Amino acid sequence: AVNDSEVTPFSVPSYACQRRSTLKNHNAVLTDSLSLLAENAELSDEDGRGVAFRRAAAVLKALPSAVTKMSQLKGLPCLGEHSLRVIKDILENGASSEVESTKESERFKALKVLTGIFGVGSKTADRWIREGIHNLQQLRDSGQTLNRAQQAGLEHYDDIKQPVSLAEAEAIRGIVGRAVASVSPEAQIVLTGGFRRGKLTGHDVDFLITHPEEGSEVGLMPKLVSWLESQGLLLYQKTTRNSYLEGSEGPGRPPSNIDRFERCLSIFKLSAGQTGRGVQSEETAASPSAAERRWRAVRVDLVVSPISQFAFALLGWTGSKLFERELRRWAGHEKGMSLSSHALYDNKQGRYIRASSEEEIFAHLGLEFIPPTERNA
Ligand code: DCP
Ligand code: MG
Repeated sequence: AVNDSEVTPFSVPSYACQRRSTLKNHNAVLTDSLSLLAENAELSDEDGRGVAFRRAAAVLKALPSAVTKMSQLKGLPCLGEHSLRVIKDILENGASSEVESTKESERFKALKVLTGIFGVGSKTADRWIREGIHNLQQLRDSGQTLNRAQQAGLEHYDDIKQPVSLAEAEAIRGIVGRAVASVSPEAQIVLTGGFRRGKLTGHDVDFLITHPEEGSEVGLMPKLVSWLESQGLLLYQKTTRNSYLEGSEGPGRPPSNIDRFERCLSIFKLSAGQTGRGVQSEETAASPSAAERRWRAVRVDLVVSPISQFAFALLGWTGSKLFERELRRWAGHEKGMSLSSHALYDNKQGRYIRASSEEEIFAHLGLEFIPPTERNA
């Protein structure tokens, strides 16, 4: 028998942006449990705890094989007392009592259902729960005032909670690509988010659009949205204006991480014929109304970026969310720089650093280049 002192501990660098995280995960039981606790913390507005669990899960995802003994975790970064307790519980008892009780709690279930409505965040869900609303029927019966996004979210709830397939994402890329070509022939479009990282499903489809000539991207979004609307392709859309101006935050102040792109949050009406496979998800087909209507609702995010910011936007919108967070933490803590989806700012030198590719940004940050498929932290 191998005793503990003979078990080789794993070794992992401490920032997720220093690691290659593919979709392969040898510790899914552990990481699913930690992710659930992260989700519960985030839904309870405890972001600090949420990030701690996300970081711990990401370290386990990066390991080359399954963890079987606590001693293998010695010296690994980001594994706090709480995460270690959960891991120990699972290794010893097959499950974590905290995870099981969280999963079964009425509050967690209600938060999941309510925040599953497009346009509903944790604060709104929490308020509704305190008013006794725990599910969609109670919400419909309550007479609560819903904004336009929430109305659309409630109406298309079943479709939106169905994962989007790669085939559907590609069909939408084709549609948006034709729309972009017809309003601005030179403009370029890229699929970002999880699909760019090689995922086969997603909760939405994310696109980044730019124009090779700086300034020619101005006005593109309204034209694109009008075109899509004229074709009856949008069930809902809300466009937010671009108010980003380099250095606009005042002298010596680093730019904030808040995204101020021209961004369109939308719900697409995707026809069965457009995917070539029909509206194929089983749950959708099981619902008669869905089977009869021959289309499904899909969440689509569109972002327009000037070419000068394109590399930063591409890096910032490819994710994963933890990978992005860790890149910004690395930039700030290790390099004295501020990274956003618009720019990289050197705090000590008080100047912006240009880049025209993701590779250049990693190089400026002193990091080895990690391709999109290895950013699944
Ligand atoms: N993003 C971000 N901050 C936000 C929203 C998004 O940094 N407030 C970035 C990181 C995400 C990417 O944009 O990875 C796309 O956002 P999604 O929420 O769509 O995330 P994914 O595409 O990674 O996940 P999914 O496959 O579930 O759509
Ligand atoms: Mg996405």
